[in-house]
Amino acid sequence: MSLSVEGQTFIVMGVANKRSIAWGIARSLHDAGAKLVFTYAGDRMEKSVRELAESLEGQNADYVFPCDITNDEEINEAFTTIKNKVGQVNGIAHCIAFARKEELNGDYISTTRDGFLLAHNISSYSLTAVVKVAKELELFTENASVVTLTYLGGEKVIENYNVMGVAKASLEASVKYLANDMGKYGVRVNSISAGPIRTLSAKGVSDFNSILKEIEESAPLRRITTQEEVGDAAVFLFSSMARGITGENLHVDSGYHVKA
Ligand code: N5H
Repeated sequence: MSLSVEGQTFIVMGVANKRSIAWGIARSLHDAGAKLVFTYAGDRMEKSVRELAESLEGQNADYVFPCDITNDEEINEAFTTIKNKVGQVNGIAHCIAFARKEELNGDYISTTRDGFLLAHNISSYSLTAVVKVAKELELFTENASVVTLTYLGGEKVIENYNVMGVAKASLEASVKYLANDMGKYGVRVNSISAGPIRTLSAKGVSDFNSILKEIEESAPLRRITTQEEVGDAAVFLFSSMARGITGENLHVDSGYHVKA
């Protein structure tokens, strides 16, 4: 058994720019010798994802496909194309979330029905949709695995996280149910709960600096989580070293989750 994912193929969903955690996962997988396939949502993201894919030595920069995860047909199309062009995959990194900016501050109770459903559709159901389509198309190799991203706000109340916290709780529960469904096919499903990282997602969070400062001062490791740390943990979860791990939520957060 080894940590190696050399020669294996992974789909990375949700790269927006070079700060994305998805990009940290992509780089760690690439450094470990994996072949990557990227999916993006919306034309706005295409250029940036293509440029990033091109920057990886030896990576086929054509393996970049549109996939709007709110549309089952589009997931089907993207995964069918991937299976035809690239073959089966050893894993999928699902790094996708969205909530309306207006619903990420103030009291959770002001969440609208629309905003609630939107956040849950994109941030939680999309994982189930992706695993479902991949299974139906027999896209997974034996011993494949899926990694999604979550945040401590799914376990505890964290100010302003609001509807995203409720969506992450749903995502984390989905990881457990999907792990149970997929285990019989040899497929593992896990999440990484990353500490706060300055990504496009975090843009516009008004007190982000003070959130980071609190981590630096009080997390056991006294430092901010990096994209590289999350990427390396993802490689571990994808590798056969983690073959006994499924339905798990691995905190990569400098240990902050142990604090009261
Ligand atoms: C407690 C906090 C700070 C407050 C909450 C932040 C929640 C962020 C997550 C969501 C996914 C961000 C989001 O949807 C922003 C959009 O409303 C606006 N942005 C966009 O549309 C950009 C252009 C696109 C690319 O973004 C997305 N998501 O598609 C949490 C922080 C301490 C940690 C954190 C930032 C967690 C997290 O889940 O990302």
